Amino acid sequence: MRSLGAMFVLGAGSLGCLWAARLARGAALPGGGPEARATRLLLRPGSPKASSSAKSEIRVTGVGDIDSFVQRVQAEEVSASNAPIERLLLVTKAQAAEAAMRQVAPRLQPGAVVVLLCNGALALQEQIGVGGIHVVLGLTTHGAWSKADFDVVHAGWGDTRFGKVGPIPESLYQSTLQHLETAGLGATDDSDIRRSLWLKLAANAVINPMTALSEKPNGFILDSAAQSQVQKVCQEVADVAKAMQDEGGSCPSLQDMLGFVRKTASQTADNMSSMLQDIRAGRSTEIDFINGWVAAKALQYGIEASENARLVAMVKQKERMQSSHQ
Ligand code: KPL
Repeated sequence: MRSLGAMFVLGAGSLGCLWAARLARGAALPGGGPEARATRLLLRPGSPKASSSAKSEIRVTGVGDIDSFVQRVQAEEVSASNAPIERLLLVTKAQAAEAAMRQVAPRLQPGAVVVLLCNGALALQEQIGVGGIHVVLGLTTHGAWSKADFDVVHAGWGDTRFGKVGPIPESLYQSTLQHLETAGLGATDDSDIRRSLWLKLAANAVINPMTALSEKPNGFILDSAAQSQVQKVCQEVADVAKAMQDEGGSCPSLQDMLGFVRKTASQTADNMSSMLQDIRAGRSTEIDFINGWVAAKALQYGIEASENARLVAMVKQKERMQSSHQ
């Protein structure tokens, strides 16, 4: 199997730091293969996190049984080097992904593997317009949040799965999964990743805006008063998934989506969704890549998606109010 060198992690938010720290730690373990499995954390140009492109220490604090550790990781600004990139794990916020890809594109080698592990991956896949690369889609349900730069709380243990969405040599795909597996965060090969991403999209379309608007933890969407809205949002996502079925993968039913949304909400009942965290911090949210994408696709296919469109408008209004108070 060909050795592809370092895994570059693009995005130094909570998930990016968690993956970079755990990949670097996995490589440092006996038998981890430090040379073949080096990890580099890429920071956007001008990022206040760019600490003179030196080695950064990432602190991970695990909640409950989850391990806590401090790991040194080589961090550099995207444009600080021309070193070629053959494997990239993209873990930015959805709204930052396109610009991040444009910055990194000159360093991507022909045939490089780009693994998209962002919320809204179905929407992003349509936007990431770099030719000559292989895209792998992923999803994770690990919960993480940042206390400060390079200081992450690993709040909930989850699962991570990846899947091919286009032609990619099998040995290249398998060696990428093997490398990702060394992080110990799961790396299941999902032969129907689009179906799994539709389920995750349904969970994000319900939980993220409803908790951001109510300012309640994820378990809120299990309340009986929330059920009619949960049903409407999911129905619209299921209708869009059905209309887009020809674009590949199988399509989960409304019942599958409702079941997945409720399971996710009960497993993460005490967590604050990423959208609520963004609203509280006065940051822009991923709403355009979740409910906004569902509403846009519905329009394109002539389907009703007024509840998703309404949630987009309400979250945007709240974003504006919050940022004017910061
Ligand atoms: O992915 C999430 C998020 O917050 O973005 C969920 C699944 C809702 C967990 O909080």
